[in-house]
Parts: sequence; C-alpha cells; structure tokens
Amino acid sequence: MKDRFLRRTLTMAVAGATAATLAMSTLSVQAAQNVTLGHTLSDSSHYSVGADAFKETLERLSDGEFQVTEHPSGALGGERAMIEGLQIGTVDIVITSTGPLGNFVPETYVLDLPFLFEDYEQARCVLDGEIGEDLLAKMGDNNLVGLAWTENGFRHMTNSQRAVKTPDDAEGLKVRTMENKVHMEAFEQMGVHPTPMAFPEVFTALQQGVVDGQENPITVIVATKFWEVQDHLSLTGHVYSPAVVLGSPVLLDGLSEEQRGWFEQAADASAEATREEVSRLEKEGVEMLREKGMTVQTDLDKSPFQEAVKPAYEIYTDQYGDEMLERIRASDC
Ligand code: EAX
Repeated sequence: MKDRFLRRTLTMAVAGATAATLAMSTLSVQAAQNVTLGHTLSDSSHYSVGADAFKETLERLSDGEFQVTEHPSGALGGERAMIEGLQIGTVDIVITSTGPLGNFVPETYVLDLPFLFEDYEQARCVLDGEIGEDLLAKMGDNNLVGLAWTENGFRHMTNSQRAVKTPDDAEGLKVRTMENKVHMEAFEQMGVHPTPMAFPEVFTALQQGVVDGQENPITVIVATKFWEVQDHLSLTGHVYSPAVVLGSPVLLDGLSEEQRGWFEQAADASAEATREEVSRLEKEGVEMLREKGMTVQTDLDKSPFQEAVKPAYEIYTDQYGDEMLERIRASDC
C-alpha cells in the first residue's frame, strides 16, 4: 500500500517535472530566436570582428529576443552556397565578399572591376552613399536582403613560384580566383590561368600545388595563414573587394518594422567594426607577413597591370552597359 502510494507520487513527480521542462523549453523557444550567421574566414578575422559586433548589437537591442550563433571558417559552405542558403532560409545572416554575388545580383559586378577605386576612402564613400543604397536595394529584387556594405579590402597577389613585379612575371601562373567572371576575365587578360574555386578549398589547393597562387586582401592572407603555403606577395591592390552583410528574406520578411530595424543597426555596427579592423591590419599585416617569411613587392608600378586588364571593362560594359560605372566615376567621392 505504502509502496504503491510512493510509486504513484514518484510517477506524478516525474511527469510534472517533464511537463515543466517542456513548458520551459517552449517558453525559451518563444523568448529567444536563434539567428545563424555564417562566413568563410577564421574566428580571428575581420569578418569575425564584424560578427561579434552584429551579435552584441542585435542581442542588446532586442533584449535577448534574438541570439546569434556565428559559424566561421566556411562551416556552412563557401560564399555561393551560403547565399543560396539565405534564399531558402537555411542560414539567416551571411557576411560575404561580392565574389559570387554577381551570379545572383548582376548589378554588383561593377564593383569587381579592377582598379575602379583609388583608395579605401573613395570606395567606402561610394558604398555609403546613394550608389551603395541602390545596390543594396537590388538584392531585394533577387530574393536576398542587403543590410549593409562592409569590407574585405584591396586584393593583392600571392604565389609559390616567383616574385611578381610586372604582369609579365605573372604570366603562366595558375591562380585561384573567386567564382566571379569579371575577375576571371581580368586575370586572363593579364596572362595568368584563372581557376575559380570556393574559398574553403583554397588553402588545400595551394598546399597540394593544384594552383600556384591566389589573390586576397592582407586581412584574408593573415587570417588564413597563407604564408604557410605561399612565399611571394605582390602589393598589386588590383581590385577593391567589398563585403556585404546579407539577410535571408525567409527570416527578415516575417519581422516587425522594429525588429528589422535592430537587424539593420546590427549590420551597420558590424560594418563599422570590420572596417576598423581592416584599417588596422592594412597598417600592421604586411610587416607581420614579412616576419613570417614572405617576400613582399611594394611600390609596384601599377600602370602595366591597369593596361593589361583594360579589356575587362569593355567586356563588362558590352554585357551590362555603363550606367553604374559612369555613376561611380561621376560621384563626388
Ligand atoms: O570573403 O573567396 C575569397 O577569396 C574571399 O575574399 C573570402 O572568401 C572572404
């Protein structure tokens, strides 16, 4: 009798506890919505600094209603795969270069033209103004939400074979490029063999000699430890590589205006923190890469490089017109 009473009490207690746990987990699901944020670079990179700022800002503004989980190092795939993920809602926020973006939003190809921007100041000014706003809006026409322009940096060439000071030195090198036809075209004009590849595969491809070189900003060369597989760095600064904080329409279109405002502010904070980190690394990174054993070609004469890639402009304007290009050239920046 006593035993049966005890057993019943225990069973009820266990059932009660289970119900309480269930109720609590339902409550916490309602209270905090997880936001998945992906990017291709390491957790010590400028993108990760931007991811931290996004997380801190969104969680603070929403008072914990949204919790951000960062997935660095291409854990959710390369940039093209993650952009597709945004369109179907398997990832919520992505920090990406414009590398594969033109495949989705062709208007952004203009930004990938080599030697379009003189310096950081000019590039940031264009992207923060009306042109940048218009390009972000175009993402909305292509099942993506453009939240803020952020930054990767001016791209430079590295390789394992020889010091490159002129396009002639680069001729014949097999160079990994982003999956971007404007970049591929420009490199082909320079006489190198462009090999498009998603970023998460690049380190191994360099290590195994599948390609001789790659091109990326100082920020990425540092964050990915490319000095371990590349001996030579040439500060070609051949293209400014913007990055963008993109959102999934599957998540963002369902939010209230206030909630969406938090995401926009978080993206702005992310861009600001990333740009600061890019500026810092631009100052300190080259010296660090020298210390790691890379030879560095500085003060290159850029004109033969500019000359070599000129046909890429015609190929671009033949296909996409010159309206955006002229707007950028005519801007006050
Ligand atoms: O966005 O693919 C690249 O080389 C990019 O610069 C890198 O993924 C960071």
